[in-house]
Amino acid sequence: MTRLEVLQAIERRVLWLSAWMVHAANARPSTDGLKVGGHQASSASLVSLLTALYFDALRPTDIVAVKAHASPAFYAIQYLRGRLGAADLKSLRVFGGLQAYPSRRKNPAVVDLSTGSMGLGAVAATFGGLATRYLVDHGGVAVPERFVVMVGDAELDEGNVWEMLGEDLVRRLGNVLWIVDVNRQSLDRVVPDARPRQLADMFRAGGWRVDELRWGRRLQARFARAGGERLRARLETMPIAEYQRLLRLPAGGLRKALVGVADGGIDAALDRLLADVADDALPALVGDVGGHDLALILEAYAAAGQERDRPTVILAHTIKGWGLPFAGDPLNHTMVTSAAQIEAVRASLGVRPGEEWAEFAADTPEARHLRALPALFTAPAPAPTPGVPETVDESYAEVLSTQEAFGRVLAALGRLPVGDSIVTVSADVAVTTHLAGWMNRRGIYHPDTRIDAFADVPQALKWREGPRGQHVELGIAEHDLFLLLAALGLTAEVSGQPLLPIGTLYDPFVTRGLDALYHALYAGARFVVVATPSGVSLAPEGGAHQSVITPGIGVTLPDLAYYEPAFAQEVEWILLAGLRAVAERRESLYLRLSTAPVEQRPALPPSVEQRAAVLAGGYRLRDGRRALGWTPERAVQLFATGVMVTEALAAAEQLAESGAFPSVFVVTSPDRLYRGLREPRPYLETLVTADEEDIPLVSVLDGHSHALAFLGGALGVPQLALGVDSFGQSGTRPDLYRHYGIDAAAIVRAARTLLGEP
Ligand SMILES: Cc1ncc(C[n+]2csc(CCOP(=O)(O)OP(=O)(O)O)c2C)c(N)n1
Ligand SMILES: [Mg+2]
Repeated sequence: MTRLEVLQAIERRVLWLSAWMVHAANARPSTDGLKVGGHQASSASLVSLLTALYFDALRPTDIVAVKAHASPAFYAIQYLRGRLGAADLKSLRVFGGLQAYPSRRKNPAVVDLSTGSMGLGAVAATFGGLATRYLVDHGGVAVPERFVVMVGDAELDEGNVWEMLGEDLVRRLGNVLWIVDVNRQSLDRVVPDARPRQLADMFRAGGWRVDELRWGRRLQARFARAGGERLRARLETMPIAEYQRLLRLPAGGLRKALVGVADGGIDAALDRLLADVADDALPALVGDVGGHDLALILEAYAAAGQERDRPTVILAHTIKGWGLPFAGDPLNHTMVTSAAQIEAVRASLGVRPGEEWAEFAADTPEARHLRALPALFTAPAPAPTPGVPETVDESYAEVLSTQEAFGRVLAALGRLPVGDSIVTVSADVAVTTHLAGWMNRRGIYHPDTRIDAFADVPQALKWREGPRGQHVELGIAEHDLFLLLAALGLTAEVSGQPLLPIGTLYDPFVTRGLDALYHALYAGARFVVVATPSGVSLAPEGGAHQSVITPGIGVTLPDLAYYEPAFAQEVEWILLAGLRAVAERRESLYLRLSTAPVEQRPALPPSVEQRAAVLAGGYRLRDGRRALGWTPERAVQLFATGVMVTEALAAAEQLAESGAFPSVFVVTSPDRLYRGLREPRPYLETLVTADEEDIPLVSVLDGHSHALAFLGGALGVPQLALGVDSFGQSGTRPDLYRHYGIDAAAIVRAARTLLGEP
């Protein structure tokens, strides 16, 4: 057997196993009445490209993000390569088994990078290429050396892919290879006629090397014959839907449809060109697309392997459902073979009953080929975690916003050794999120040292770009921001070289990148997001820039600790703890900050206990019980987050003057308090004492009231939850606090209502 024949035999086996695996999963007795599903057609269209990759082209230093809906074919390959057993294949979509879509956290033994939500995994993987470049430029090693990204053609409809293609740093990534499965079908439809052309144009515009595998060698040979260009023109000018229809026609009908012309006659020249092709050979000829021609695929992979200076994309035309009874059927995305259909597949692939799960016997050419292959990528053991200091020895002004405090802490970190591990990222808001001090010290990352055009002009910020820089400045694209954090936040696991990534953006635009943030966390990346400014407190900026719903997002996103500190010292403690959690791979941090100046004097003096309380989620700042004549009947608890602490303190003064006994609690993390409710002794309960059990509470934050609305229920007391429950607008801070009912007066009113006063 030639090498190509061996690969073809393996390809058939991969096709069979992927179809059979899904078939078997759907044949399992159902206990819940749900269909299992499994994407046989999407797997089949990628079988040839995957086979050529995993059984020939892939190097041990390559890492792969697989097209999510081809996971069965990918699992079949991992099985043939000895990394999964038959029992694993049988566990497809079973609880605890192989996931529907490749998940590096759930199936770490085989999956390099998670995919599933269209476009996100692919771009995160691409930024992995940038992360490697960054590591190398900072004294690390090029592991992995190359990122191979496989995607569906309709997947490229997702705008976040285009955002990535527009990113200047990407066009230089010679360590990135994309393989697009151009089967011209999405879930519902045949893709628009202009799409394949647009795809090529879009990558070219992004500076990529574009390689197209449109037709296979058999068709190309036909095209090369005298008059053969007519066949090419016919195939390439017909609407995509018409071509897809040809794939579905029975042998006899196909010739007629191909050579027929509008007036009912035939194209005689074309007919002559195909005269020596038998009816039953015609479907295979017409369906001879480049993405199933292993020899062409191998050539394309080899050429891509030579490219050093720019990314490559291979646009490979394929057939969705290739080799299966529903090949090319426009509705085949969700189809699963019937019993009769799988028998037809079995017959066509020559699989004997009882040998459905069989591997290649040891003495076969296929088995010998497998044994001779280089190993697949395995991530190196992670280097020691960067040490995060206990303190940065920074002092803070008497009036300071939490955003300014962040800038100071980060600049201070830039003077310490831990700063070497920190990399910051911003989507064009580095200066307005207070990164300037850090950037001046550590510089801006660019693979080349670049001339600072403003070097001789006095500037508050030095735009010093070079390979040692530690701030990555992206264009305005929040998906790119989070997906780059996803890549930088996974270098410990993927490259064995941990980083401490910090991304900054305006809080309202967290929702713009939310899917990407979700993906980054889902994929297991660890990073810090500093979202500032937030809330209506950036008053004159108006509603388009004021965030309302983000606190709820902070509470609900898994693996992400959400904090919103009130005082400067708290920012330092929380950021250091967050970086430590990243270093120890525990969780990511979402720090929601404000530009509102805050009087620091009311802050409690720093102490070990105070620091622990801030990190645990909150503390009592003002104790109503200290007042003479305290009685629970006239007591009220004010729970405030971030900038609202100032309002709560003012409200407490007014309430105290009128004979009430308010305590003020600072909630540094609604998230921590909420999560803590499942503990045997919730931290929230430790904040109040036994004699305060029935005291009602008012909560207030600069964001939707819902994020603190659980407090009353958790403590079993009446609550009025104040917050910003509609969209923001321009004004002064007092205007807006008054309008949205979160100022001291509103807190006083709410407290009086709870105390039963008019
Ligand atoms: C963000 C997102 N939106 C929608 C879907 C549902 N979906 C799954 S596959 C698919 C079509 C994918 O088409 P394509 O990328 O061409 O893949 P293939 O044809 O290879 O199956 C859609 C819309 C999804 N997985 N992710
Ligand atoms: Mg497709």
